[in-house]
Amino acid sequence: MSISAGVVEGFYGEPWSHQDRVRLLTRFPELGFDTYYYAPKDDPYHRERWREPYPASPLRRIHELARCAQGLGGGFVMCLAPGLSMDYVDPDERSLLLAKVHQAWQAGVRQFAILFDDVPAELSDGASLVHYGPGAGGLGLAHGELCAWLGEQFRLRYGITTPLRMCPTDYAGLARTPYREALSGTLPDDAVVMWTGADVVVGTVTEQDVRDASAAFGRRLLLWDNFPVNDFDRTRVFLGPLQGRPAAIAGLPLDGIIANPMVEAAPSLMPLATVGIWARDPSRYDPGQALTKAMELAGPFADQLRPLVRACASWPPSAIRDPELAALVQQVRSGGTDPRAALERRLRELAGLRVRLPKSGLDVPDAIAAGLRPWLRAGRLAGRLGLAALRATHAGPATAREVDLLSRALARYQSQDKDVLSPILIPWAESVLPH
Ligand code: GDL
Repeated sequence: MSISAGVVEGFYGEPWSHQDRVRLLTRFPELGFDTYYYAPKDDPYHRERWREPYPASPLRRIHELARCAQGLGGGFVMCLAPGLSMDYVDPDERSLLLAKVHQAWQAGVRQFAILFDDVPAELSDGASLVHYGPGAGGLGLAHGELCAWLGEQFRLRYGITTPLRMCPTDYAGLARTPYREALSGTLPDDAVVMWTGADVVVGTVTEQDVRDASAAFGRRLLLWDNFPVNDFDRTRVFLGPLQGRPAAIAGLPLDGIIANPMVEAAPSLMPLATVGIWARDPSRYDPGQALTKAMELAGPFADQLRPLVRACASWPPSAIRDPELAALVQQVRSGGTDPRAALERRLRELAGLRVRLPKSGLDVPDAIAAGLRPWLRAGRLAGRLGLAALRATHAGPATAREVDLLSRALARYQSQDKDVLSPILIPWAESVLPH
């Protein structure tokens, strides 16, 4: 049994370029996605300046994206995000929101969603506060009612009858809350609620999580999966496969998954591909196999990138990095000699990371490798750092020359700002260096 899969460009930071988006959309069928959600937090017209119409050139690009998605049999969903500043009951504010919808409709957009994530947790002064009341309950009522009104407008003006998709302010967690209780009082019964799991970024989503959260909202859910997003830590890339998602989706109140990618567009394609593979048949999903398949996107660079992918594959962000390498380091640090050869091999692979790119290549493999350039360098320096630490780790204190080489390798690694295995290699190096 399969489930609908999409991508939500919903991160903070530099939005993807038009070319990045087209590159993704044109591969939707091959990647197993059906819907793209336009929601870049740092597109000013999406959130901050939601009242203002799009200027001509971004509007033209939105038109092209909608046409491209529709041409491939997929959907382009324009997400509205007025929650930072809207006075929900003010008729002028509602007219402005409708004008924004109409502009997108005229540009060919046929699907909409409304997002209230990361906005103030209660209503501030204004008519809405008087109308709905204070606290999270007032906010929930306001959001549900706006959705009900908007859904009605979509039906009357454009004949859109599909259930409205919305992201609540209280989008993570499993429990009933005052916001959710209030929201479910006013939100249309058939609305679909976006939800990120037991937390904002999660290692696992269980079947019970889905049932509990759906009960808390009283609605069906769309899993907004904050994988492989890296906006909260721009020193890292997450290149591994999706893991820890439910295997048995039959009968779950879940309408689909939408993955929020990394700021680095092309490198995101590999982990995103694993989301598509999961969605095609969650019961047969194997993360290792999915990653092997996903790496085919890197074409001729796949072999060269593999050591970096391995070093940056763990998920969630708090998980131990590269558990196999971490264990080898641990054994060597506690005096083991057996694992030295295996560890040296792994570190040499990293130290040897090098990808030669054609001068002007914009196809997917080139774009993936180019997007990873800073991490390739970090990986190379991490490998050299590890090798220097390995040489200096033996019975008795390190020699002056070993100390010198290790401190230089550490300084070089730390002179760049990306993180490839830092929590494993830096403490190791520091423990070997004299204090
Ligand atoms: C969030 C934001 C999202 C951001 C992500 C990771 C949702 C619904 N909203 O809370 O925009 O990219 O965390 O930082 O997840």
